[in-house]
Amino acid sequence: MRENTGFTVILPTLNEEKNIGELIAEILRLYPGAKVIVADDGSRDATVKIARKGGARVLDRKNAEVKGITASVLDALDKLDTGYFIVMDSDFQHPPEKIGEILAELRKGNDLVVGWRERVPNWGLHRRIISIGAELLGKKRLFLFGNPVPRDIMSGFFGGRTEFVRESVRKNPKRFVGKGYKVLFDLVKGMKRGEVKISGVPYVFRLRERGTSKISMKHILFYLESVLK
Ligand SMILES: Nc1nc2c(ncn2[C@@H]2O[C@H](COP(=O)(O)OP(=O)(O)O)[C@@H](O)[C@H]2O)c(=O)[nH]1
Ligand SMILES: [Mg+2]
Repeated sequence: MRENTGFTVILPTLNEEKNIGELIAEILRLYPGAKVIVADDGSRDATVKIARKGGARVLDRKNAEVKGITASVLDALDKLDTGYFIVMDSDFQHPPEKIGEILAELRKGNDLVVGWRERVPNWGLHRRIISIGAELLGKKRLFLFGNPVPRDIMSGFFGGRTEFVRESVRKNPKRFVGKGYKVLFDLVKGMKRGEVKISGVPYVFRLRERGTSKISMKHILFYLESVLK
């Protein structure tokens, strides 16, 4: 049987009514054959309605036991039916034009393709220090445990070969912090260096123009929990 080379874009959402409609339209304009799953954690705005109208399949997770970006992405991964998938934010901080490059890398035979941020916005000193510290800590952990160490372990923009990633999740259920937001990091913790084909695609991390960030200090604690898991 020919491998299914179709792909699904997974979009975790929480109150993204200002972005989601336009983002889905842009994805479908650039990649008419794409499937889109919106994994929504109980938005109180019109996100779900707009997503459905735009042609996405919506996982309405308002009653989910564990809410969070990681839990949402795993839920979508479990339910999609394409050979490949791409995870990205729903606020245009990840450029949809780069989906094609990630996909091309997957189709070359890579199991995981990480979108790495070649430039980040002009964050304040505070956020920069936290970000650099968190990255060093996470990379050290991956290295010591024999995991692959991709260039940008904190990226929320990546793609995978569905079968491979599902299997990796199945074998390592305890590595995940569902409430957390670094799902890529959790995934990589379940992989062995040398046994996974990983490549990367650079992208410019844009500033959020509409809607607000939901990330708070508590997510740093979820990340630290994840480093120890
Ligand atoms: N399903 C789900 N999505 C979330 C949650 N928190 C944030 N998101 C979405 O995840 C993406 C990244 O979140 P954002 O708040 O922009 O984080 P930031 O880019 O680090 O500031 C966006 O698409 C959000 O709508 C959550 O708890 N559940
Ligand atoms: Mg964002």
